[in-house]
Amino acid sequence: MRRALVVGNWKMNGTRDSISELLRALVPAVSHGINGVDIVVCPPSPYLTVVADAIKGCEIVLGAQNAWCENGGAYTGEVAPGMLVDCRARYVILGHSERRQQLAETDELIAQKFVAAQREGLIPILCVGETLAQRDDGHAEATVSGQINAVLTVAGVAAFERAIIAYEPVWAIGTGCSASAQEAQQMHAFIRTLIAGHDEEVAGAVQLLYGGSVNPGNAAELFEQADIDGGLVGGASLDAAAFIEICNSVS
Ligand code: G2H
Repeated sequence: MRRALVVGNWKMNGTRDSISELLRALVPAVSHGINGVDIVVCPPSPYLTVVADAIKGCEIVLGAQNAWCENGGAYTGEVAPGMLVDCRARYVILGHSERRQQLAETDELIAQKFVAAQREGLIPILCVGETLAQRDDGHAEATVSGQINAVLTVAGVAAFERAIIAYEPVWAIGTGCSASAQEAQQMHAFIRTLIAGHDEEVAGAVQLLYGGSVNPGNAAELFEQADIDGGLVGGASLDAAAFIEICNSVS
């Protein structure tokens, strides 16, 4: 039985004040958990310890939005996975399409980051997903399998015993236009089958999240799909009431 997981990706938003206000609403509502749903929040790196202090003793777990593929050295501006652990993060988002597109992160770099993150004890949340052009050209599954295979090649299937995969169709991110529950389920089933081709037990256990304009209105239908174990939530995670409602949507 896979546990449900909802991850808030705050992206590059917030100030100390706005984050404190968000957590003042979130922490009391979630302090004893919600229906057995695991809840993770991923603030921008400068606020990791602020958030770690604020969620101490409650059921929310800390995640980060990115990490570098080495654990230290002359990499100006980068953040080492060990630093994230030091800031009490347990998860790290890797391969988000915003980084793939805006910073030209390749499948190969993301695979190296995945390995480095796990080496330091972090649980990677590997983001995959196709653009609209790739979907329209009939290449959605080939794109997603290429992104996952790059990690499988370097890390091996057993690495997915300690990792999450988030399917985020690029055309649904921040657009307000989510994939339909059926479209999302279809790709999640494809991903699970892809992993099963390497190891059925790992495939049955790996948590698969959907991301892309998840909101309180569409979360329940998405989360009740057989292969969708929760969500990676961007915009709606900045609103405490909406995020709590999304967490409560897990059946
Ligand atoms: C996809 C998602 C969170 P949003 O990027 O990773 O953001 O929910 O705003 O589409």
